[in-house]
Amino acid sequence: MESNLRRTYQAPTLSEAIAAMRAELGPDAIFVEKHKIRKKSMFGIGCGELIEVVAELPRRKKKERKSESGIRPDAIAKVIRTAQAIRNSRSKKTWVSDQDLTGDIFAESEMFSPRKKSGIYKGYSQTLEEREIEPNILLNDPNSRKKNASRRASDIEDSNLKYMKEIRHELDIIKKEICEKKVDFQNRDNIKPSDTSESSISEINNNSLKIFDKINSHLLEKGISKHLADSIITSVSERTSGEELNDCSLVLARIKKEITGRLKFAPPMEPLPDRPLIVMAIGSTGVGKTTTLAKLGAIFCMDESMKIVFITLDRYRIAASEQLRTYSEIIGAPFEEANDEEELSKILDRHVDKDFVFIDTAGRSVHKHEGVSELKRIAERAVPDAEILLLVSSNTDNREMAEIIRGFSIKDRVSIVFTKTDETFRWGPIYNAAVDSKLPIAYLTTGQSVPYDIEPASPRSFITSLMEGLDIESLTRE
Ligand SMILES: Nc1nc2c(ncn2[C@@H]2O[C@H](COP(=O)(O)OP(=O)(O)O)[C@@H](O)[C@H]2O)c(=O)[nH]1
Ligand SMILES: [Mg+2]
Repeated sequence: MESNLRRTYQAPTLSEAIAAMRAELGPDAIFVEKHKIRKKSMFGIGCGELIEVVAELPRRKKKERKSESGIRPDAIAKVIRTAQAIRNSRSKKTWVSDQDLTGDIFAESEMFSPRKKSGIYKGYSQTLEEREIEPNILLNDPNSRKKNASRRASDIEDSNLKYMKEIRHELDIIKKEICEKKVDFQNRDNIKPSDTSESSISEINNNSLKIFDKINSHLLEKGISKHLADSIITSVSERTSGEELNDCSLVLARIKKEITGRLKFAPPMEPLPDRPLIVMAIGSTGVGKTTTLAKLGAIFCMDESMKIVFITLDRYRIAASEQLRTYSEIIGAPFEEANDEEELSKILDRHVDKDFVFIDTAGRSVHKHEGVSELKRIAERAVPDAEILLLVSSNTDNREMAEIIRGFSIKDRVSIVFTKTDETFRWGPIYNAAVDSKLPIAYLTTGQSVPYDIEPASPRSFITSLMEGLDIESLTRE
């Protein structure tokens, strides 16, 4: 180990000797010991007493020296300072200021104040004591600096080296964690729930495609228009996903709900409290107007307290008038005939005590404007409060049915009666007409038998007919 520089200074007094020492060695010189010495004068005449001081100066100056690692201590300090600033920015704020990067590490005792130890930053969290550095080395105290002058430079260097090792260790931990996080992240991207793996998703998609394809074919076969079938299937498939697509009963239930949800149903016919409920049947020739009114009249007459009257406006054919008269006689209800709206008004005045008034009309062609206009005039003037039943035969084709409904919609309060439903297997045209017209459906007639072959329209009737032949078995069959 390299020895310190030693010097002796002699002077008549101690203070003069020390002054000489300081003048040569500067303030860092350390006073080691003093002696009294006798010194002969020139030519041996007389002698005087002198004070001799021995002083030491540490040879190793820290300023320009390099550490064992070859890095200058101030460079090390800068690295430490930067690391500290980055650490502080992580734990306290999101940015690093210039001051963080340039401040004097040794002047800032705050930097060595105890910090919380946590997680991977534990290595950076040592207190002053833990780092085994004497505080007075760091606190610029001139007295302690003198005392420890011989130790300070090497202590600082050791401390810095130790701290560099900590930083390296810390960086290793961070690097390792980043690698692990990266792997986790990649793995997370690849992880899919077991039941939605790619193969099971495509299997579900294939199955659901087959199911919806079968349903579509069925609806088209029943005569439902392509645009309605598409719309029904799109709506259900959009609301059904994942495992639900494998549940045929659920899919069928949703299809049924979607089909009936587009239909409107008229409320049941009930007597009014203060006046008769007037019901007028209109529609094409031979659709079942007379028969349907006879069925309704007969049903309401089963309740003996109910009073009804039949009125016919069909004076074009004698047989037509006689048909209703016969029914009224069988039922035991009064029967009236009117040639025009004036006669009709007078007849109505005579029957204000009735619960129901059923008005039969002559069949008209929707393509003949005159006949429909006459009907409209009667409806508006003579019976403005009447419930209009538009009778449409179920075995009419799509286009004709749409034209009939459009042509006979003479008032706001029009409900549809689909007649002769027993004569058709394909309910599609009925469904299309009902949905497209947006009119409420009142009754369905199911045969010629009076009064039995009639029923209030209901979702069940439509589903029974439209879904016939479409069940879970047919959907799962290959
Ligand atoms: N199959 C079947 N025939 C019916 C139905 N309703 C009426 N009819 C028949 O259709 C024919 C014409 O009926 P009708 O009441 O005279 O029709 P209108 O000209 O509109 O009055 C008659 O033979 C009825 O028996 C029904 O729901 N089903
Ligand atoms: Mg008739």
